[in-house]
Amino acid sequence: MNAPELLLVDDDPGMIQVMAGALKGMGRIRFAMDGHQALAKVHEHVPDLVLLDGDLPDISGFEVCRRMKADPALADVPVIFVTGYLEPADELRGLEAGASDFITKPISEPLLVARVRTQLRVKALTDTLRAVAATDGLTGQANRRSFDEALQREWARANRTGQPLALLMMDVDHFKAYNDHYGHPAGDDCLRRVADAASDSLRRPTDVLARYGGEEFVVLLPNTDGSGAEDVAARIQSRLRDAALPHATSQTADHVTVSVGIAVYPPRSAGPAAPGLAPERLTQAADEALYAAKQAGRDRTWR
Ligand code: GH3
Ligand code: MG
Ligand code: MG
Ligand code: MG
Repeated sequence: MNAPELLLVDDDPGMIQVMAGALKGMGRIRFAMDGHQALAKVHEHVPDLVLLDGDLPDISGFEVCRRMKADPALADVPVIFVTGYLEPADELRGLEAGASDFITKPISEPLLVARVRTQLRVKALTDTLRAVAATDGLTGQANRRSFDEALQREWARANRTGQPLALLMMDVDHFKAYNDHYGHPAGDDCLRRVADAASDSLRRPTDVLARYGGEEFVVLLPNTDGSGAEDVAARIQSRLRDAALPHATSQTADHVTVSVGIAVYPPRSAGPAAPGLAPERLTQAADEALYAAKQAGRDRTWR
């Protein structure tokens, strides 16, 4: 695991120095001296913990905390208030703004270290939980749940930007026969190899490969039209041909092959904006194309 990153926010340079000294060795330390600088830094690079002064020269720490918690990309980052506010009402205000903990100045260094350690442990667990919830255990690729999220997100983006969004749906040919012949563990291994072949065929960091179910995978390709998606499908099929994973009981070839269906949003018939269409329609269209690829003889792409 990478060293955690701590952002210290205080308009008093002496205070930053004291905290940085106390927390040395617990992670990489950055600092900000007002509220806007703090918000700029958390957006530029998401930290693992923020130590936040309540009283800042521009916007208050409470406001910084509220804005962070309202942003899904930052909501998991624990915030500890380190402030001169002493009243229970102030502590309540901090907690209501979304803070995880509240320390009053002057600080006790061992107490600061202990509380930081606790929040970093919580953050590491949250990160693990998020990653596990988004990942398919067998192949290590994204799972159905993160694909559904990516589809909603990219669909909205395509509507905003007018850029096409392509979806490729892929299914292993005669995979039941593969399991029957080689056994289920070998089948699992085969699925990992197919996932690797697909993953190695993607060229943009924004492309999303996910295991959709059993022996079915999807690839979501933002800013990609039908011919771009066909290129990706051709690369996957060519890698599988090169890998030549033996499949003695396939009725299509002597190695493992896949069939691929492609759908693009907006569809050719609909013009640039196609309001009224739902993202599920894209999945359905790709599934129909996949079915056509199977009907046409498998080991091929249909669009
Ligand atoms: P087609 O060419 O029409 O796709 O035929 P097929 O045999 O691949 O299709 P079918 O849907 O009948 O079979 C899919 C098989 O995939 C059946 C199921 O046992 C297997 N399968 C699904 N998930 C897993 C898995 O996680 N591991 C293994 N080893 N097999 C799986
Ligand atoms: Mg201050
Ligand atoms: Mg299937
Ligand atoms: Mg199949």
